[in-house]
Amino acid sequence: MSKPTGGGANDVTRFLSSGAVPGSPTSTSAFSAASQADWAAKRLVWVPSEKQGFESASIREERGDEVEVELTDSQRRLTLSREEVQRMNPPRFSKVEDMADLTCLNEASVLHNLRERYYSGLIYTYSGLFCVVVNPYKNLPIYTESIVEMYRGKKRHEMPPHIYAISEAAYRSMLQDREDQSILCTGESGAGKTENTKKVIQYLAHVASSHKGNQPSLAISLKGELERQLLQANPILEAFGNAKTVKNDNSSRFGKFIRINFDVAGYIVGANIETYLLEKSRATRQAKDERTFHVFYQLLCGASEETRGEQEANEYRFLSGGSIPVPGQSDSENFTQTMDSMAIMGFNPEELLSMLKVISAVLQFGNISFMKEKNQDQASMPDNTAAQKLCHLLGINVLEFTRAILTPRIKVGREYVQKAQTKEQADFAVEALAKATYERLFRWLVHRINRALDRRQRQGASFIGILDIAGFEIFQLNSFEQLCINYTNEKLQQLFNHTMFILEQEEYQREGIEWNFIDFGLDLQPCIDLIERPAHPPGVLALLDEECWFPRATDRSFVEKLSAEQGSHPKFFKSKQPRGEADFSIIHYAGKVDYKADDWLVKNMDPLNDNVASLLHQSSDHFVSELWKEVDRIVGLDQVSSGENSGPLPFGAAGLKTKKGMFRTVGQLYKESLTKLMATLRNTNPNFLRCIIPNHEKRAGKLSPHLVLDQLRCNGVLEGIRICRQGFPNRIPFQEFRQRYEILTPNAIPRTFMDGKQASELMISALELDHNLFRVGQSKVFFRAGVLAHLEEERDLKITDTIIRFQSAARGYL
Ligand code: AD9
Ligand code: MG
Repeated sequence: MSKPTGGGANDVTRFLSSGAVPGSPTSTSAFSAASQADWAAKRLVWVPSEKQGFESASIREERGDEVEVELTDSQRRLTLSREEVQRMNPPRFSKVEDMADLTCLNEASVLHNLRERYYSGLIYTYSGLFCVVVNPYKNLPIYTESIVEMYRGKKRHEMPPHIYAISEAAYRSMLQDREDQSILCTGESGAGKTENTKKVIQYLAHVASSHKGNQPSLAISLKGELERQLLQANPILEAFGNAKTVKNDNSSRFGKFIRINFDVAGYIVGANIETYLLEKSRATRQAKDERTFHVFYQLLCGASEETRGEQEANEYRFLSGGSIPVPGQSDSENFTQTMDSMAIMGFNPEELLSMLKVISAVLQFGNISFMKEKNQDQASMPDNTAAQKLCHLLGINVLEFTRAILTPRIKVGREYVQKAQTKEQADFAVEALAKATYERLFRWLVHRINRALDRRQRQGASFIGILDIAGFEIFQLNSFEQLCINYTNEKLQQLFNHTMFILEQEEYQREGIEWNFIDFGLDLQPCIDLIERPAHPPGVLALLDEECWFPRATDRSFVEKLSAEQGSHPKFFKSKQPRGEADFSIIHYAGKVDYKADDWLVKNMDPLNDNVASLLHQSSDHFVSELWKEVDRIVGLDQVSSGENSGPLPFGAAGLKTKKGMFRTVGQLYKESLTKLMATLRNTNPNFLRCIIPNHEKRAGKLSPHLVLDQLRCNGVLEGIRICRQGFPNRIPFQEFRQRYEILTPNAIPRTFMDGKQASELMISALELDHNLFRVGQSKVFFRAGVLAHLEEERDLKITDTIIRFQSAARGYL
């Protein structure tokens, strides 16, 4: 939704770099000799602070496990345990572009570095394999085409951190190594995943377009049709799949993987989009202050009365908030843009009209109301105005529709009987139909976009895939949707850990260093098993499936079965809290998550009135019948018995076995698509982008420290650092090591020429460092975290000492 503003390259470079040559920690910092001396003299550290996350203090006294510190701001003295005190990095590491270079690798330093950079408008920072981006909540002039040109053809370390640098690195290594690439954006809602995804596509469409003018500024206007269509895919998907939530005015309510295919010469030849878990329930219900998908309001505000009908937003029950405006957005202008985007994508006018009719139909479903017949349980429909409108829009017969809703044919044993429905059952059926209609429309839309973008006649040689999917979610109580998203993140984190393991291992091997690196990906396997294991014992998803097919099963019986099967699993906790609170908890890598199992059976089965589904399948409207052509995967009403709990649910056994073979539950389908995604990602070179939301007020220039720390914990950045610390994270080329620290070992190296490795080895032995603290490789010295800070301290003392001696010697001459 945000548009890049213009701006010349000169005035924008301050938003990209902290001012010095990028690449090395020494050069990135704009520190002064005075601050360096101050750091060494005061023995500065970070101590926990409620307001700021951590605040600066200096060590006054160390007594065993306790440390007495003096806070820098207030001069207040505190006694803390040693673990609470985190070492501060020497000032030369200030605003460092890659936090893996920090010598004191701890939470406080990571937060401090991100904060310092953020307040200087530097929103991108590397952390080893990760790139971290903090949402600026304002348009920075860093996404212009001249900036794209600046990043083009440059190596990662040659330019300041940026999503363009990641895109460029992915693009170059795809071309050079012929290896498929992926860019994985995760983060909580509002953190900037979708904005960054769009920037990757913008970058690639620019640098990899086969239709270009000579002047870079003309590139956009001269883009080929395919690139123009690719750029339109997002606005279309956003109209149908995004909505205003309390967290984000343009929140994606689905996950997506966009795969851009390139030919051997590096030109874009096609693209394909895969989507995950559309939050279809939003089509019928929204929380307070939230909206349904944008396209509904666009239709109501932007379309002609003839197209949209004469009803207003507040006359639809499924738009619970009526017409809620989005600040800075015009639904009617956006309607025109969506229609324009679809036209560029090649949608024809009939398709557009058909889609709009289906959207209207979703709204009409909500206006059908049922009454309870007097003295009976049975539902009736006294006024069929809405049903008539609906059936007209969907090309089905209103009498058949009404019958299918109120008295559907249901299989009992071997016979079909007509069974009157209660008001609750009829309401449930209508809502489920509305959601399914919208979901099918969305699926059709994605399919249609893919048809436009997937040019199979020009086979791609390799691809770059961009994943935009919600990060870890830990609410107070979490449901089935959170389980799916957390399960996904568990797998993605495993991929990250494993990638890091492989790369580190390779670096150590290249440098001839002996070190048994631990594959921390294995740490995540128990939790993944707990969720996805099919049997011996079955995991959460398999047990949920099993329970869905079980006679008279309920959400409660599922929880009991799960506790019985997995009660002793180290990552599983049966809740001891009274009912009403969590049912069970899972220890994910990001923390303990409390799950509540209400409605999991329904969510997993997603039952639908198959009588109506058949009517829709046979609709006189070709578009509608096309949407409903797959009806065999539907769990019909015959699988829903009125069990011991009345109402449309829970599930029963009647007739289940017959359909079990072909029906797949929501959990199964999700697991399958995740398995496919992971297989794709495993065959790519992954690039990880962690998006961070700085505050929950959508405000520019405000960073809430605890909110950021929580996200760093959840998104694996801190975990990555913990893993880093197991090895030798700080690496210095021999020459730089000698230049900076020879002052500490004045007589160790002979004046004659000596090669870098030998000189470094001599210096190290003169420094009398414990062997466990370092390794000497083929081109660099590797250090454990913190060792460099110690060398810096020594170096400062030496320099100060030299200066004092020089000054007193000088005085002697006066
Ligand atoms: V959600 O899980 O889909 O709810 P996202 O996708 O992580 O979420 P999104 O990209 O939509 O968040 O960003 C939220 C809002 O933050 C955008 O609408 C912009 O107003 C703002 N934003 C995010 N990133 C940037 C940026 N790099 N520059 C300017 C930004 N504004
Ligand atoms: Mg998004």
